[in-house]
Amino acid sequence: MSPASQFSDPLLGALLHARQVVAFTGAGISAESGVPTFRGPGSIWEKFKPEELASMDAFMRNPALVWEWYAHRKTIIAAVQPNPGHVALARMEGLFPRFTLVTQNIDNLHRRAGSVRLHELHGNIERSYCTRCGKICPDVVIAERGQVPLCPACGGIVRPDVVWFGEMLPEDEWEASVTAAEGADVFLSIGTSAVVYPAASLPLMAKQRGAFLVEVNTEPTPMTRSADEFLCGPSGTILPALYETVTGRRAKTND
Ligand code: BV8
Repeated sequence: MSPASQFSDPLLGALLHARQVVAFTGAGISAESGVPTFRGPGSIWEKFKPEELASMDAFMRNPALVWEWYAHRKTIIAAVQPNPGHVALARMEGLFPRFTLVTQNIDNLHRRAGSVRLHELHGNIERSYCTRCGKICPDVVIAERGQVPLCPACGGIVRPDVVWFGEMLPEDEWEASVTAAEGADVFLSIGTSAVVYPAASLPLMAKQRGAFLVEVNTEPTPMTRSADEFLCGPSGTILPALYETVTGRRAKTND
C-alpha cells in the first residue's frame, strides 16, 4: 500500500491547511526503540504498581528501590536510539507554520531525534535534583544496587527530575501545552493509552476547540471513539509515511 493511499482526504486536507499542529506522545512512540511501555505485556509496571514506584511516598519509604527502578530504565534508554517515529516528528517542525510536540515520556528520545519545540509534561530521566536544596544534579550514576545519590552541595537525597503521581506538572510546560492544544487545527495523539491526567485531557481539550483529532496507536484506547481519524499501526511506520505524504502533496501544489 503506497503511503498516500493509507490516509483519508479529510485527514490530508486538515493537515495541508493546518496553521497549528500539535503532536502528543506517550510511551508507545518509544516502544519500537526498545523502551518498554507502562501497560500491556512486558511492560514496566507488569511487576510493580505505579504507586509503589512513581510517587513521593514510595521514594521517601524506599529511595533505594525507586532509584534501582530508574537506574534500570536509564540503562535501557542509554542503549537505544530514537526510531523513525521520533525522527518524523522532529522533521514536522519544519512542515507546518506552527508545530508543537508535547510528551509524557521522560526518555529524552524526542530531543535526541532533534525535536526542539518540545514540552516535557512529566520531566526527564536525564535530569535529577536535590530534595533538600533543589540543586540540579546532572548525570547521576547509580553504581550499585541500594545506592541513593546524595547532593554534592548539601548532602540531601537526590531524586529524578520526573513528575510522580500526586505531584503537580511543571506549570510552564503545562500552560504552554494547554495553549497549544486549544489553538491546534490538527492534534495528533500518538502511542498513549490516555489514562493519566491531566495530560490525557489535552486531546479532548483540542477537539472541543475545533481541532481535527487523530489517534495513532496499535490498538484502540478510551479516546478512539472521540477521534476524527484512528490510524491503527506502529507510529514508527505511520508517522514517516504521513510526513512523506504531506511533503509530496505540498510539492505537487507548489508545482
Ligand atoms: C496530578 C513520569 C494534580 C514518571 C508519569 C482518578 C481519576 C483521574 C485522575 C486521577 C485519579 N487519581 C489520581 C489521579 C491523578 C493521577 C492520574 O491520572 N492517575 C491515573 C493512573 C488514574 N495523575 C497525577 O497524579 C498527575 N498529577 O494529577 O497532580 C494534583 C497534585 C497534587 C494535588 C492536587 C492535584 C501526575 C501524573 C504523572 C505520573 N508520572 N510518568 C515515570 O515515567 O517514571 S505517568 C506515566 O504513565 C507516563 O508519563 C504516562 O503519562 C503514563 C503512561 O501512559 P502512556 O505513555 O500512555 O503509556 P502506556 O504504556 O499506558 O500506553 C502506551 C500506548 O502505546 C498503548 O496504548 C499502546 O497500545 C501504544 N503502543 C504500543 N506500541 C506502539 C503503540 N502505539 C503506536 N506505535 C507503537 N509501536
